[in-house]
Amino acid sequence: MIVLYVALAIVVVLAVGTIVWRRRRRRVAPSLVAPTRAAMPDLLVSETAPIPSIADEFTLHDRLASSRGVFDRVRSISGTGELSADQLELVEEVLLRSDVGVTTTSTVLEELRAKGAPDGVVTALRGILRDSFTAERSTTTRADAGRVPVWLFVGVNGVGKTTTIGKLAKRHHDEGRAVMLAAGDTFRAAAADQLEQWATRTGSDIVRANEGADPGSVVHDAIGRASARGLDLVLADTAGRRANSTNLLDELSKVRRVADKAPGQVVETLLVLDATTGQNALSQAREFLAASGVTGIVLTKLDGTARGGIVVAIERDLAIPVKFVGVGEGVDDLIVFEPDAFVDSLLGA
Ligand SMILES: Nc1nc2c(ncn2[C@@H]2O[C@H](COP(=O)(O)OP(=O)(O)OP(=O)(O)O)[C@@H](O)[C@H]2O)c(=O)[nH]1
Ligand SMILES: [Mg+2]
Repeated sequence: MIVLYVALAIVVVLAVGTIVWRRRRRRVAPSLVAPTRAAMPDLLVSETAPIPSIADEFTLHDRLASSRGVFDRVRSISGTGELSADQLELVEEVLLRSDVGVTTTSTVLEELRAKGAPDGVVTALRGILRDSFTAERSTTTRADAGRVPVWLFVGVNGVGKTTTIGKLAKRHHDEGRAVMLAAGDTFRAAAADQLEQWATRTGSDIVRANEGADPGSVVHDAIGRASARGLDLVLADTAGRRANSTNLLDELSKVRRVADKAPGQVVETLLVLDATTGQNALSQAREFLAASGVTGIVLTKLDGTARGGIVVAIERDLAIPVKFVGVGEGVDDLIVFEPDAFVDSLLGA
């Protein structure tokens, strides 16, 4: 009997032991199996914003279609000789609508009244507008011996500074220059990302820093590296906003001073203005002109506005040459400003 009990106890102990051992094994087992993972995405980094495609061939006529449309009514005036009061009024209305501005419009009307229109109103107006562009508008990529030429871009936020730098980087690259981009807009991280996309796209070098870094240091660093590598030109981006406009202008002056110290030399300071803002662009310009040695204006977004006459107002009122105009978002949508071609696009047949 005792033997039977002992045998039974042994069986029970063995059975319980087996169950416990199996449970433990089950609990440990999962770590031996490779964890299942989510499938890896094909693209680890996606672009934050699409890069505009290279534009198809375009004509200035097409791109300035809205501004050109405003002048349709002038084109419809027939006859030669002295202008009637109605005709002068119509010309005045059209000039104001295209944002030539009050002062410039009255000067143009005075000239029209005085000269008349021996070959028709369109020809007379075309002549007066063409003659109003007298500034020297060449740009330079030359600096003193041993210095690196720097083009500095300034302007309020959203006007098109970074896009213009991208377009110009492509242009310089195509002309055989090795370009360095300086991401001097450290106000927000996305600004440097945007410039980096343009650097990749245009085969340019870039120096960038973290958000909040000192813009002067970034530009200084970019110039140092450009000099060490023997590059031909630095295009320096700047922020379009700060807590207030005084801070912004102070910061730009600082960046300018740094960029103009050897081995750098600022050879162009380009104020970027958005044509769609019309006369507002003029008041912005006055603030910037007072603070920084602007050598030329880039007028962007002329493709999207009927206010093309602002070009005339800018040159007459500010006496600063418009050097480039933006006529679209694509990398090739920037043209060297040529007054005759511009006026002909507005007023030509
Ligand atoms: N239609 C048109 N759009 C333009 C032109 N130039 C720039 N843009 C657009 O304007 C917007 C603002 O351009 P950005 O280059 O980012 O302007 P930004 O001055 O650098 O702006 P911040 O960095 O905020 O100071 C973008 O959507 C550009 O694609 C142009 O000539 N025509
Ligand atoms: Mg920008």
